Amino acid sequence: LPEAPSVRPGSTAPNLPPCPDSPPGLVGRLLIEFTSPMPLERVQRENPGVLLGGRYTPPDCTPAQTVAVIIPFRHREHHLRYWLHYLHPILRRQRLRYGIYVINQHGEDTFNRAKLLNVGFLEALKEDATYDCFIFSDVDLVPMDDRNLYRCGDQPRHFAIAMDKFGFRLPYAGYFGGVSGLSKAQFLRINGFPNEYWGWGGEDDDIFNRISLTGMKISRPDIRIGRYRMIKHDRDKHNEPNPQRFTKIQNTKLTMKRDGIGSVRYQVLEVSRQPLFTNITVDIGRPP
Ligand code: UDH
Repeated sequence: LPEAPSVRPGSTAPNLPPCPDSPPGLVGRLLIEFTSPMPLERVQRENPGVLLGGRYTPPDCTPAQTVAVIIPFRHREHHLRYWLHYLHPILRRQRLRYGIYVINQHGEDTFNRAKLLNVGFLEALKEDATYDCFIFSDVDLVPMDDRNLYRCGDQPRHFAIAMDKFGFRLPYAGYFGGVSGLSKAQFLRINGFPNEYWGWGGEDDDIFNRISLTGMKISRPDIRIGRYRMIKHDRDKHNEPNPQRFTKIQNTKLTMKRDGIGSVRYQVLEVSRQPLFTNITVDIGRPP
């Protein structure tokens, strides 16, 4: 008798064709609003194909990449519900194999977005070593067009290029904030993200510098497609603008060698697989 083919749990059945480069069934421009209430039970009901922990694999084709979506997080449950409501159907239509990781900063010390993203990279790979593309997304940003494909390419990608709050333009040419994507190899090449930006601002410019300094170029979608709505919010507590950010971004060339994915220290307090995402609560310490 021929041996039964072995299939990794959660992976695609063998013999499915590769997923197409341009997925059929995309709808283009989307209506995005944040006014109707969005209970998690509703979002769960709308997404029966999503597996525990927020994992999804297309049923009809074999994707080229496995995408980990990493969200830096603290006290934004209300935003997360809208994000999940809009993003799961979009990512499904894009025929991605993906998992959603919410990296929740424990405690009330100063927020550190980039360090949380480093933790997300390492912890997602611990869950599934096949992740080869990492999309880093703020919890309050929803794409207005599903042709903005959440995939990695031969250069680091900036997705959130036309946000409503900036008048649907880049605020400056080197802007790399909001939503970005790097392959595993690209991420390692820049030694990941900086761990030493506490509070708001600068970390995205440091990442931009790392990419430029290693000779890579940022790829962006068409300005008509890279549109985003941001959920309006007040400034969070314990994420005040970091006054050191202007001098720090002058020094990326020196700091990126010692500060990055190779030097990140943290302690995972809880990993919990929810129906629509995996929550990882982490102690990342506090500013020196
Ligand atoms: N984040 C949290 N919790 C926090 C702080 C930040 O989850 O307490 C995450 C979240 O994913 C957020 C991202 O980090 O989307 C970026 O932080 P941010 O939304 O504060 O940054 P942004 O530049 O806003 O979007 C700055 C403050 C705007 C105040 C506007 C007042 N009208």
